[in-house]
Amino acid sequence: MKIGVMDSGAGGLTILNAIHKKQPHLDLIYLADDAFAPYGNKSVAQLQDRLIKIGRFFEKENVCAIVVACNTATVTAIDALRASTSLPIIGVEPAVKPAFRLSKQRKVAVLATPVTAESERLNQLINLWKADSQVSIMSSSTLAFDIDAWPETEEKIKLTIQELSQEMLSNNIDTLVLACTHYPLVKHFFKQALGSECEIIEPSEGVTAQLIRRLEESYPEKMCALLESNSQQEGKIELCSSLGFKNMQRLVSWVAT
Ligand code: DGN
Repeated sequence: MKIGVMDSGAGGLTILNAIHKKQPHLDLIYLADDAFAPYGNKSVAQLQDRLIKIGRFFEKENVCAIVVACNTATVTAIDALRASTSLPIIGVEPAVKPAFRLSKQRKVAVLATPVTAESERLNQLINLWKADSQVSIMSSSTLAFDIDAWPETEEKIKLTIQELSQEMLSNNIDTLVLACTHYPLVKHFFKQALGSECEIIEPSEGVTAQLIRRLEESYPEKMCALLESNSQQEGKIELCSSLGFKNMQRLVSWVAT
């Protein structure tokens, strides 16, 4: 069984790694749409059009399901993708519900790309779960792009994280939601800047669990066969980039780390 996983760049590899860890027999094909990155400052119409094209690419690759491993694409364009294909589509949404449950001080920050930060969906989720908590919605227009350009941009990444963290600390937050799949790749810098007391929440395990549930619903026989097979053979991981593999070395280094 082959699953398509996409993001604008390297961020969705955090989700791909979690899927592979949990269900190593699945074949995975990853598309880094770096020719169109960053997604965080594109219009909704552009993102919808792009995601539909990516859906067609995955259909040609005969995938069983598509994981939109990108918060920005999920909050803006997942409905358009769902309307264009009959494949199961799993998205990634800002994990605000567990954050509000975990926060002892009831002070939470959500860090995302500008598009996600301003989205109606994020605001709906916050209003649904925040109760009496205070929430700081913060965004960076450069961080995801700089993470794609790592390691050359490491100092810039650290500086951006320090600045964002200072603002979070001055708001006394004790829980941070990483609402862009790129950010867990630099979670250690957030930990350093915010201190070990601060909880940092990212969505890879939740998305993986949701994918497996959807596969069991949509392909019960295939999933049974997959789980029952004692085969030691691991699924294939194929990496594609819309920039024609220009950045593949860097992307490859993120896989299974
Ligand atoms: N990884 C994408 C997300 O989760 O929103 C980043 C989008 C971008 O290209 N900035």
